[in-house]
Amino acid sequence: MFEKILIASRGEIALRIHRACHEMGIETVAVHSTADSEAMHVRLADEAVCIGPPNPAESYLNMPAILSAAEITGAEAIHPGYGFLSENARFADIVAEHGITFIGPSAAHIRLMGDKIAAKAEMRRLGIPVVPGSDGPVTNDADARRIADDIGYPVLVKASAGGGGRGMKVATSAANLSAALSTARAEAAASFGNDELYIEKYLAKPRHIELQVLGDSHGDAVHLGERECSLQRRHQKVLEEARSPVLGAAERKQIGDIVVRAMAEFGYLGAGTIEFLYEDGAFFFIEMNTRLQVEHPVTEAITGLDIVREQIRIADGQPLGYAQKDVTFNGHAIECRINAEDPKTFAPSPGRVTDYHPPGGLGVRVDSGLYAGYRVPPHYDSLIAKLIVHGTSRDECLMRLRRSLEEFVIGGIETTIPLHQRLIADPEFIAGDFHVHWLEQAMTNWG
Ligand code: MV4
Repeated sequence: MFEKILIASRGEIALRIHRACHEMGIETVAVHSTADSEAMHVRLADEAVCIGPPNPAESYLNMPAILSAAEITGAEAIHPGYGFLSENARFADIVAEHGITFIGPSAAHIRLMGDKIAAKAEMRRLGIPVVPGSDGPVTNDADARRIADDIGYPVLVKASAGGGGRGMKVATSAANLSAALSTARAEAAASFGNDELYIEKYLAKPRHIELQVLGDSHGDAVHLGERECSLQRRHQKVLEEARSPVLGAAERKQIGDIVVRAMAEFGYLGAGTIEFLYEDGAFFFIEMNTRLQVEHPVTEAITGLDIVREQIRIADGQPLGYAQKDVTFNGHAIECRINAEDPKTFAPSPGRVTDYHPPGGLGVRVDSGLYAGYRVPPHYDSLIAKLIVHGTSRDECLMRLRRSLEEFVIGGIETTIPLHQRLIADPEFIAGDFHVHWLEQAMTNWG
């Protein structure tokens, strides 16, 4: 097993990775920007190396600085967390070239899944259901017209280098298809330096349901069930739960079996997430994330597995050591993402945290690097804490969330705690009756 791991990330996830390492008897190296010298992930790490100024391009994305930090400290592996370099295939390649283990899948698999057209083609080949659409890039209006006529309007034009909702355009009829294509192509060229596009049938009110998978270097794979991630605002998840309130046992088993077979054949290494749109009882693959995700704790709560420990064990070459039948699901879990933002306008609210009192008690987990006196820097993502509750049922989780949000004190800055309090009081949310556009619509009704 590794004796020392460098954590190439910041904030709550750097802390999360540090905790898994220390439970395993592994020393940690934190890297940080000058804006994060006082951060909890830096304070707790066994060693810390400052790698640059606040601007992420010069610090958390600075490959030479991170590799130098690994070499100077003798770290044998690098965990990239999420964001930053976590899905950068070139970084995974360069880490390996330096004789250091990248804690994640192969660079080839990261590269393949970053190309949304190639990812879809591969998943289709592996037997995973995909959204009907072009089976490759769309290069001209005439081809687009034929494909759209074939699958039926509305259609969605997406960028092959996109993902996460960037650069998508809906065409409701042949009359606005070519405009959608040219707008999407120009935006894709400008945003990604790659203007390749593809077309899909537009699903009007889908849910976002994703499956957590693990694959080892011995050819075995398991899934850890699904997460319901439909509650989003501007393509940012707000609240996630495991499992989805709408799936039945038979369809759950069907999609799980398909995904596990596919991942074993694919030879996927480490933790990954297969994202689906779910509408009218059917799953449609959209993208695969080749990293640890923000919402992984809800899966940990219901399976009892430490996903970061599993990532480290797998990267060390160890077998999973359990089969699908050994993965059991216990109760329900919900995560609220708490951001340093105005809960009404969503304007960022960095600054000094004057008071900090996280909730506790049965079934409550808080992943956060906050402490009283900490200054939330203005340079990074506004996620400052994740509140995760676990209970025997969804109703029990809602009860527990209500009292935990009430107990949570974060003074000195604005946070999205009031948004969560409003959300969990909404009758449609309570009934599990929502889709990916529901939250933005509901918020306009709340006023
Ligand atoms: C779609 C879709 C409807 N139909 N694809 C947005 C993020 C990206 N990962 C995929 N997205 C969507 N793809 C088809 N064919 C609707 C969305 C979408 C969405 C998906 C998941 C979660 C939130 C969303 C919000 C708006 C649109």
